[in-house]
Amino acid sequence: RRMPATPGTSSTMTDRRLSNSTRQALPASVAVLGYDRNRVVPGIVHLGVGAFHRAHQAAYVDECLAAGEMAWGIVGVSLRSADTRDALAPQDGLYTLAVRSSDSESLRVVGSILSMLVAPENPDAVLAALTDPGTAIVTLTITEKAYLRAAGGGLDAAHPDIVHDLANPQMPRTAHGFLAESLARRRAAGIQPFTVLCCDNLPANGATLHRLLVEFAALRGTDLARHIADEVAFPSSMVDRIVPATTDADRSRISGQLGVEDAWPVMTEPFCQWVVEDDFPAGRPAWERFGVTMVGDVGPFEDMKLRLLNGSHSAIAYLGLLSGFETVDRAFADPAIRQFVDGLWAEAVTTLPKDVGLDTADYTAQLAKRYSNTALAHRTAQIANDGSQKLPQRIVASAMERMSGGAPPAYLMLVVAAWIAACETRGEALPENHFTDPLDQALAALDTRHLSAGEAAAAVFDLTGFAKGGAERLTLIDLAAAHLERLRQGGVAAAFTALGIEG
Ligand code: CS2
Repeated sequence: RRMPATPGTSSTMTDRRLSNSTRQALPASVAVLGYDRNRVVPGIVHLGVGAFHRAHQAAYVDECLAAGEMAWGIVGVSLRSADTRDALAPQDGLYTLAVRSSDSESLRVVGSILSMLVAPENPDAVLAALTDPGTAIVTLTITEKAYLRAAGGGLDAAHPDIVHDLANPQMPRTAHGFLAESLARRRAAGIQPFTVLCCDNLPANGATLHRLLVEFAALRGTDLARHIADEVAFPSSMVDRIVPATTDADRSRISGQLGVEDAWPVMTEPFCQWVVEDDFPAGRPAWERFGVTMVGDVGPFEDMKLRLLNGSHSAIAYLGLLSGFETVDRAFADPAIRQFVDGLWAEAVTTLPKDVGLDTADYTAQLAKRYSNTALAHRTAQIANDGSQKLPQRIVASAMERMSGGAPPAYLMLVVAAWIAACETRGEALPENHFTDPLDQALAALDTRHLSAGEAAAAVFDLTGFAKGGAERLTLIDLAAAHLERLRQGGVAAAFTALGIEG
């Protein structure tokens, strides 16, 4: 029976938590896929059990389990904080996935996460799960910055966590350390390697992680590096679903609808896509039966998604923040920003491969609808995080390709300038930590030097490694500097006017 979501019921509600036992008695409007969770066996270890994983891979696996493929339960690992485990452990790993469109919301309780580990509390348990012969796949959503790439793309071997993990292989902190050590243990014990399935928004994400891990392993010894290079599969994948951070209002609304408390439901949109390279020597679920597209080469899909979706997302985030818009749908409803995004897409589309069947017109039309979803309230500040890690593959790569084809990337470079300007605005028009970046210390130090737009753009390109070694670098810096100067002088309106966009 549904309980009314009135404040008076909240204390009774918190006595009762979403769990295996209360799962049976949820209102009929809440979907629960029918399978016996006691019969599910773990087969996947997932690193980075954030909201994105719970709205995406875990939902696909939930369908596999419901279809009777019971060997693919998920052991969730948090590499940093205990908060997800603390919320989900009292709920037997269950949580609600709320699929929201502008005029409706549907709820489903997902059961594919069987247990959760917090790496800093118990690295041994994580290594044991990874080394378990039943673990056939390790999936990752650890965000761009956790790959610890140096400016220029190689492994940041001087990063303190990498230094730590090389000195303490039995007590790793990084994904690199956990993967390398568990692959070494499996090899020593004669257990087949697991397949590593990267699900982060990096270009050629599988190959990129493979390269970084081989670099890391080489610092431990050539033997392990060779084993990982030759015998471990790293299929690439393109993942797509917009997942805004859960708010307290979401928590209480969902708990009200369930009639029991869910401490951490996940909000998402109806759209969901997963394109995966089919290279799983240790086996995989029959994902193609549940909407996953299995392909030989995911590259074109990845580039389309990174450059059209994520690129425009970052544009909307920084231009939106500079214009005072708190959410994507509000920023995108602004006619000038909308016109800018169309121009950005037009530039980026020319950098995508022509002959592989990508329907970019349909894709951008769909994006426009997704961005207009008013129920998501996807915060511009959320997307603005970690720009130094995101812009290389979202914006700078297409700008370089466009320039080498002889066309100026004017719209693309405004995104870089808007990022720099938004960083400069923190502590003034925007709160100090309105969004964060691993390079914040160095960025703040630049800020105190009161550099000209040209100097600031050049310093930021140096710091981030944007276009490092590229013939286009100096021209890109000039373009970004000119935009930055206009943003500093006359705000977004001035920068738009120079592109011929009128508000
Ligand atoms: C967003 C992505 O936060 C961000 O940087 O651009 O998380 C985006 O919502 C997803 O990649 C969509 O699939």
